[in-house]
Amino acid sequence: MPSSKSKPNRPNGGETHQTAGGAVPELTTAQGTPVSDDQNSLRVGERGPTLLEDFHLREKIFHFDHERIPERVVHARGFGAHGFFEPYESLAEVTKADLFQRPGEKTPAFVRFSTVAGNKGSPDLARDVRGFAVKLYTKQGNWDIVGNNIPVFFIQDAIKFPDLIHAAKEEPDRGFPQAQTAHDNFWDFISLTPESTHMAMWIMSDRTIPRSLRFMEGFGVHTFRLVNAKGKATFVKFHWKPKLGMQSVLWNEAVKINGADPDFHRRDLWAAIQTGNFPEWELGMQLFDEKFAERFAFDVLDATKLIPEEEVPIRIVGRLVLDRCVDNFFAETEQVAFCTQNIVPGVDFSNDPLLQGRNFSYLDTQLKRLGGPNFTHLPINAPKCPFQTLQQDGHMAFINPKGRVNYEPNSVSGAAGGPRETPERGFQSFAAVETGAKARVRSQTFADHYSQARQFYASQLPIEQQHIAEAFTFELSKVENVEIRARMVANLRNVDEGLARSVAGKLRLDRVPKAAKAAVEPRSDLAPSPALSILGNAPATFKGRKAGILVTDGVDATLLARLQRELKAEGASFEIIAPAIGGVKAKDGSAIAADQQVGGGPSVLYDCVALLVGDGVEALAAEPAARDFVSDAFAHHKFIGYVAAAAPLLKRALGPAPKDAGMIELKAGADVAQFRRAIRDLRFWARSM
Ligand code: HDE
Repeated sequence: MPSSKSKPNRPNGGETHQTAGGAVPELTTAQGTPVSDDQNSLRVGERGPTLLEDFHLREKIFHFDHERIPERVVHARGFGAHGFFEPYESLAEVTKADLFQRPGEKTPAFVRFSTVAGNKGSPDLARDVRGFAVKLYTKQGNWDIVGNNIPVFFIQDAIKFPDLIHAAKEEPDRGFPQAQTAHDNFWDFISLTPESTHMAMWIMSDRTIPRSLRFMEGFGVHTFRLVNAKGKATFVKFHWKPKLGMQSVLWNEAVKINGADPDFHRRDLWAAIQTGNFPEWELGMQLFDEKFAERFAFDVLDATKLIPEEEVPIRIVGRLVLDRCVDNFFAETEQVAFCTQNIVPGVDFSNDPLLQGRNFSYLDTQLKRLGGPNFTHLPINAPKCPFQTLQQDGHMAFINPKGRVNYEPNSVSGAAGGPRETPERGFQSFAAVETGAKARVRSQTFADHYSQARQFYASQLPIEQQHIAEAFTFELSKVENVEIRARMVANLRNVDEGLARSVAGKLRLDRVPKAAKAAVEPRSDLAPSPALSILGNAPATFKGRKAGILVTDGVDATLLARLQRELKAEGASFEIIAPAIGGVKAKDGSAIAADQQVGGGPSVLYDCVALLVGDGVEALAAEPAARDFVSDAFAHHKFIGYVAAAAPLLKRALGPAPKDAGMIELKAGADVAQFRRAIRDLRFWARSM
């Protein structure tokens, strides 16, 4: 009988990967039993049935069968990284929160960015709100700021959240569309929910198609409280400001990025951290008191409203740096459990009805998702400060009390008596005085649904306003029911007549519908808030951005080296795109390695492009992917550096020489320096105007 260990019995033709003793770890079962053969299940004879007693096979398949946990009902697709927060100054006068007491002291942090609507496998560039959830492992417990990249929200009361999400997600009968709001149910709900109009303006703006997670703002959204050692409370809104500035892509680019690299955002964050370009945000606080809250035009408890920075300036108090990727995606990014109720002494809630509802939802959802009450024991969720509770048992309890006493009060003295409450240090709720009749009501102070939507639109630059109109047109054109399209335009008439008419025209509505009836007459006296524009606050640097350099055989290696030096000096990265992944041969005979083959490296993946082509250009110009590389870069307002030899490619991609100041001929080193200066504008917007 042939031995089951005989070489031909191995699937890869006899090659073995067995431990030769020494450093290589031995494969075992989960019980620690060494495994002799991981290639063949145990069977009777060579062609006979598999034996039930094959415990290794059964254990392996059993575990595989249970590898998945339920994905998050919202924010399923996310990407996380570790880092730290450090305050610039002591904030003792406004909060006793331990992490804000000592300037420069680092608090470990974990951040998870996400999209909202799509499932775990949906593409990164869906037009969607981005989650910006920060877990701060402070010395007095974990504090989670579970925010978004948009400072307002769709709804005012948590009771509407399931409806909002049902409407946004795939439609229940057909199970599509995935990860997009461009469908009937979403706009049906939004058009019938005037309080969402402000948020609708934000999601139709370029905020929902960020170029990188590193180039996004973050917001705590709700009004919270900070409480100092004397018990004095100050209202606060939290902001995260990206050090590299904000930047978004164009919708046409987003659509193409989703095809070219559905992991565009996670790859970008991973690459930045792995190469030591640690993304950084500053924490800003808008601090205000009850008096301001009373005189402010809107209710500070209404999450569909923001407080303009021009009205309450943002005080920058510290920085958040992400400097370490996860070791294991599942253990960290998937199992991390954010809960809005995780706060620490010195921070407190407000009565925002959305926040109050969230405080129930997050703990509740983790129970389902992580399978039991002990998810707090997982390393990613456990506090990094000492913690001791009298909680015990339950699924997967691996932090278990020792000793006899598991209750309190008890009469056992000293440490054996277990943990005790600490009235001085322990969390105390701010002693807000609350009165009122029990009722299901919406405060009249929440009733103005349009004024801030109008203010947001007025705060955008013309090109940004154009993008908003185009986004509404795109989304509403996917809506099949004409009445829904018209109802949304009726809402937009309360925001901006020009916008409403433009969208109505692009949708070819029979007539512009009457403006929706507003609960409160929209105000037109709110001054624009320049801080709300992305392009108006452009960073004027190419740092952290990426160039795509298209080369062929015959490339000028000196010019290429100069361009690479300039990009590095700018703090940017680049990739070489060539007709074949094996690279090209430069004019001087040297070999140039490629990062991408032209079909796999479209220009939508880069912030600017350079066409450093040589003899091989004619053959390259015959390739559709190469022509798209150029025509897309042009259409997406990117700066294009090129050498004279690129003429045939430019001609086939763009037609007869449409030269503009965004296209820079690179003849010598000085031109490369000029190109470097130009690309700091990120896009050559003048091309479209
Ligand atoms: Fe969430 N949200 N949310 N949300 N949310 C969840 O919790 C919920 C809201 C946000 O990376 C869930 O662990 C309700 C606003 C982020 O793990 C769930 C309401 C803001 C994340 C939940 C809101 C957010 C979530 C799903 C209305 C910005 C991802 C999985 C009252 C300030 C966190 C989970 C991560 C996740 C409920 C509204 C941000 C179901 C009921 C407003 C960033 O508990």
